[in-house]
Amino acid sequence: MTLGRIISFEERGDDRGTLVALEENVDVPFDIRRVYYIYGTKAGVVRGKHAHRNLQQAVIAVSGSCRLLLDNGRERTEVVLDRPNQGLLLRSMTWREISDFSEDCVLVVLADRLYDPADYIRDYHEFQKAVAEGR
Ligand code: T46
Repeated sequence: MTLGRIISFEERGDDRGTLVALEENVDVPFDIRRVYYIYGTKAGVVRGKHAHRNLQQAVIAVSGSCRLLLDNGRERTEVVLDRPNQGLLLRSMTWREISDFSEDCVLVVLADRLYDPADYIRDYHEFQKAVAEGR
């Protein structure tokens, strides 16, 4: 099972500045069914602390920066997101903890499914058990 993968988006820049356009199954490798964004996160806060059973997402720091701890039940890695032309692809069954939000951090998240609270695994031991059982 892979951990998060960084994808680079094409920048359509000219002398006015930069534009990035994201199309489903072109720039991100899935159907985009939902978009949400996170901003104004207070200092010291850790968001996430869950995994998804089925959801795939691409997380983009369109402003500022934050750190993601990723864990697939066997290995862990940390990724800093700080570029608006890069996205972090998060596959299902990846535990994530998001921290070190800069004051100006705006995270845009593209998701391949509608919001479903039942898709969340919020207990780390339950997550480990699900990985071990191949669920
Ligand atoms: C993830 C990380 C990166 C909704 O009503 N609809 C939605 O689509 C979402 C994502 C959330 N909500 C509600 C549920 C909570 O009442 O918004 C509130 C905050 O959500 P949550 O505590 O899940 O936020 P984070 O930042 O811990 O996690 C979110 C996503 O839920 C999650 O899928 O990967 O951002």
